[in-house]
Amino acid sequence: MLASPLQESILGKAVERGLIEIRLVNIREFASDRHQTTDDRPYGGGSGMVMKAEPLAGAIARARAADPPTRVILLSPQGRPFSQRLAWELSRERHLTLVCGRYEGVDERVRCHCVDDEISIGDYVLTGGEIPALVVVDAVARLVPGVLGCSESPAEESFANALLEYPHYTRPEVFEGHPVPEILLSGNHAAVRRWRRQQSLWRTWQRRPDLLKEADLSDEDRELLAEVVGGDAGSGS
Ligand code: 4GX
Repeated sequence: MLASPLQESILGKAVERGLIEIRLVNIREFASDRHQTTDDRPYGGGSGMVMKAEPLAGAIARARAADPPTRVILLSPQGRPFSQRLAWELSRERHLTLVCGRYEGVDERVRCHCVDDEISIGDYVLTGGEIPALVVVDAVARLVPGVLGCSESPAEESFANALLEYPHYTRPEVFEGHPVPEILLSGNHAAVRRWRRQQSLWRTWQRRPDLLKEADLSDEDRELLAEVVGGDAGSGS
């Protein structure tokens, strides 16, 4: 579930080039019984299984010893919402340890005493923490210097000014009867910049007014938005 996606594409290349290092730990190695049991029935009864404390704690202790200092993060729907801001924060850590739970969750004592942080990738329920961990690895790795080419640098997308992207087009000029906006063919770079900014503002206003409230818009931004939405530009409603 983890090894194969981590070998692909930009992430795989970053690993090959030694820009990031990713190690997988199988918690079964830290189980003490013959069947390598990592889950058990919940105290107090009820359905579902709970991940046992000892194997998880053992695996986390190994990670802390191998890579000091490391920030140990549990992926779970109860965690802090993951965001670009948090991705930037994590990209500045020397080491991260991402703990993937299954079943109904992990023994509460692991959460309280072995983990530094708890992160959720969104308000939906998955079958395990592996895909959330991949999401975090992907979002953080692309912020590590050198992982992206310099032409696709993440520097501008910091978050203070987080608007949605403007629409992108490439050849052909007409696709199934739909032409590319004329302004993009005009060669007028100032006008293209203005149009793109306006599209970003408009899209964000239409689709994510919550983001627009956080963005610090310039006077020119407000004018650009007012041109397409009328008088209430920047009100976020
Ligand atoms: N964003 N899941 C974790 C099991 C679990 C539950 C509680 C630890 C504590 C999820 C998400 C997510 C499903 C991963 C339940 N482990 N994780 N798993 N959304 O839905 O991060």
